[in-house]
Amino acid sequence: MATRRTQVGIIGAGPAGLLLAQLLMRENIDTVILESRDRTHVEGRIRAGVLEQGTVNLLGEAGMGEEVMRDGQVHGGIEISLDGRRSRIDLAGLTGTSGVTVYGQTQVVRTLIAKRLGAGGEIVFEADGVVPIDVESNRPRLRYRSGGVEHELVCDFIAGCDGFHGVSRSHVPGARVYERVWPHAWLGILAEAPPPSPELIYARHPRGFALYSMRPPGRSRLYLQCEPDIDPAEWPDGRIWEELRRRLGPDDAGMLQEGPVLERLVASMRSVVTEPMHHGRLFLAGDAAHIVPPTGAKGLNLAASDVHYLSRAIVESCRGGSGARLEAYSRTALARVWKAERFSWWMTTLLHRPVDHEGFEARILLAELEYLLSSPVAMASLAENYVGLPL
Ligand code: FAS
Ligand code: PHB
Repeated sequence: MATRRTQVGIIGAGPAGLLLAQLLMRENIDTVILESRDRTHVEGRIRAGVLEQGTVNLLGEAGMGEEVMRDGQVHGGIEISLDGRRSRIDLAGLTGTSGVTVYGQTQVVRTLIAKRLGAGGEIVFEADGVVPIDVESNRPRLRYRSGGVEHELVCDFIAGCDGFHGVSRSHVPGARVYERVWPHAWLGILAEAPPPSPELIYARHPRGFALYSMRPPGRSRLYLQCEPDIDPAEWPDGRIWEELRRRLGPDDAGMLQEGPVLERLVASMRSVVTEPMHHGRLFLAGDAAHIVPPTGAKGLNLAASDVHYLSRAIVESCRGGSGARLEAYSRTALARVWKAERFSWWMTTLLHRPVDHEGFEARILLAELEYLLSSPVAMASLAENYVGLPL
């Protein structure tokens, strides 16, 4: 067994693990990332696309501010289409911020990997069978196999950044898991075609929800609400484009330009929160601890806010501080997580076609949406949650 030491062992090279490693490395804290997949797979995932200002600031602290400034698109508003009638939510004007930045998660991951490796940081790709050991001691360890050799990494702290299907959450004994599985899914495509509008359109339509987003420069990221168990083979490109047109409504359907479909995915929707987010010297961050339906564009941003709190807590502790921030990490992170869970639940409930789409609740949701689009106060509440609550 090959044994060595580091200060912080990080499980997972997704946005949470990479961002944490980068922030700690800039504070001269030694880290090792153990990632189960290969680099090509990790860099090939197409996921989130909207960054809160707090996330942009953190990426700046992590040394990739120039890339986000250069390639990101600042959006001062979003549009909500109610049965084909579009209304703009003036995110910037209602919150006094610049709004949000459209910048793909794929670019975040690729850039952070390149910066880490370029600065001599270590990522062990294809690390098999990673398992945290003795997390209740002050020398927690990570065991894993790499290149057919058993390894042991002795750490001061372990960060579980291994996503919803990772190993970390199961090492928080007695954790309470709050969960809601939604009766919807999203069929998403990435298309070589300009988006129908320069800003995102969230469409509520009797046929179902649709989202018209983008990936600079000049590509569309488009989603349709669908049944959780759809067979993608029954959704050829032509059918997807036709449905996207219909959910924009007759006045706006002509705005949609078709193009080659480069990527498709079906994303199930669930809301999950694990409490607490730590045990001993194991700390969970990102999807390892919580999941949101993507409607509110919070998943990646919550990973970033966890890392904001965890990185500062680890730095304080490594500098001989009291450890108070580490003690408070779970409570501090969860306070923000639950507010984002609520917002994601509200946006999803409001905009998706409910199972009982002709009952009392369906009419209430329609009334709420009509109220939202007629009330500057209600729009301001949506805006401050969408751009991101304070860290
Ligand atoms: P991640 O899941 O990104 O990263 C975890 C990493 O850990 C992965 O690289 C994984 O390979 C690795 N890992 C897992 N188990 C391991 C083990 N045992 N040992 C070592 N490594 C292990 N969010 C949005 O805001 N907007 C969106 O549109 C959106 N779309 C999404 C679409 C899909 C299909 C999915 C699954 C998620 C989507 N999300 C979206 C949420 C997503 O962006 C997450 O919030 C974000 O990836 C969270 O980052 P991490 O916490 O780093 O987890
Ligand atoms: C995306 O561009 O992928 C995206 C944007 C906003 C969302 C979800 C996904 O709410």
